[in-house]
Amino acid sequence: MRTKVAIIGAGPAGLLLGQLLHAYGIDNVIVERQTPDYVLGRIRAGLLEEGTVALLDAAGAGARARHEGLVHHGVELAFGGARHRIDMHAATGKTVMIYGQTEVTRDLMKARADAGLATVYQAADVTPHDFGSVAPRVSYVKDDITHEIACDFIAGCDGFHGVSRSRVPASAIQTFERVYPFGWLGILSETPPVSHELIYTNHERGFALCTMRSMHRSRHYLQCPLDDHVDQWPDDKFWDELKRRLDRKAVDHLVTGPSIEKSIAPLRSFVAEPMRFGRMFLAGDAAHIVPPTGAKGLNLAASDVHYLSQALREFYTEKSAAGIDAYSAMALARVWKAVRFSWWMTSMLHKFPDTGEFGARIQLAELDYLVSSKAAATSLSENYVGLPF
Ligand code: RFL
Ligand code: PHB
Repeated sequence: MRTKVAIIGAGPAGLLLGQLLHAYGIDNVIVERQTPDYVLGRIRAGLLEEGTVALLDAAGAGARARHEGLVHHGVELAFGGARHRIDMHAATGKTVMIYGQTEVTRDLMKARADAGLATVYQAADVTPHDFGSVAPRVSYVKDDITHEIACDFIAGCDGFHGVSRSRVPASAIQTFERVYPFGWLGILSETPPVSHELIYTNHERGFALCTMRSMHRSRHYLQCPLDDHVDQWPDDKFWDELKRRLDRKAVDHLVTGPSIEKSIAPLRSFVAEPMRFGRMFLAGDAAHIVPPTGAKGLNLAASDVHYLSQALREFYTEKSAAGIDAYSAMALARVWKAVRFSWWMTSMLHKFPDTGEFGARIQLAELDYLVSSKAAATSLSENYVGLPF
């Protein structure tokens, strides 16, 4: 098989890239290790920046998000038992949208199927080859037969544990990492949200977040020890602990119910530099990870894909390599700002085992400053709604 761009991974990054390239007339093939249902079964991001929704439109997959997504103008911060609203729209003129990653992926998969584009699911041993040359290839095994895709470029959109980054020689890549000493326990339930906007809570027992997927489906998170297992968290225990961390008004409005999904995610900041290795590019979680506190992971995957799709369009339609040469630096400049924001939100809102009472007081001072200073609230808002790209 031969194509212009071989894309490894059918998560949001790979699927969005495939659609944008298709819109520019650049043919592409996606190879994915899992089944479509497995990809759709992962409950992850819930919050989209305006720029991400605009990219879904450009990919021909934005209609349902525009119709069903919940547009939020503000966000709430709770600390010291009280809740404070940050009006992001007043500060920036922008909003964010609640629309789950599962639905983003479903819409992109459908647009791809409707366009009749090739996607190989359940591909084993996917391997990028010869990306240092002008004739790279991707091999994979399907139904015990080895296949090969000859291409001009490889896009490694295969997530943090993917194969693309791991095939880069150690001497060609530099990584930066911070692992946080706690995780997020998340549950999804068929219950109405506590409030019409998100509530991020700093509490002496640990962080809590009330978010949602729709007006009848809630997503809640609790900071938990890294070595906890979901079996240690029956639903009743989860709701009891959440009630202990939320403010009075939130507890009064909390509707509990059986969980329909429960998982624990570790928190990590990670960046790989550069994001281009000859004719292979990394995009999304394959190149960087942020803790979910700033809701930036999926949105960063989208902005990487925007830069990469523009670069490839330039390469094919204008016969210019300027875009692909600039891709890594452009993407990384935005990545590092989101890494900083996510690290800062995480540092301000979680209970850290090693910083003691001093650290807790500093957090409260920072939160108090945020909700009483227009400049500070504007800075948070600008980052939360997403820096321009
Ligand atoms: P993905 O989604 O991991 O997709 C990668 C795909 O590649 C496939 N793959 C392979 N395919 C072939 N061969 C191999 N060797 C392969 N190895 C892997 C995988 O099966 C998969 O299908 O990466 P992508 O596309 O870069 O997308 C990134 C996002 O998924 C991620 O950044 C977000 O989910 C992060 N995130 C959030 N981001 C936001 O923008 N807003 C949020 O509100 C938000 N909340 C979250 C989050 C992540 C969370 N967790 C669980 C880490 C909340 C949580 C709890
Ligand atoms: C979510 O809805 O899952 C979500 C929202 C905001 C975050 C993290 C996760 O910061």
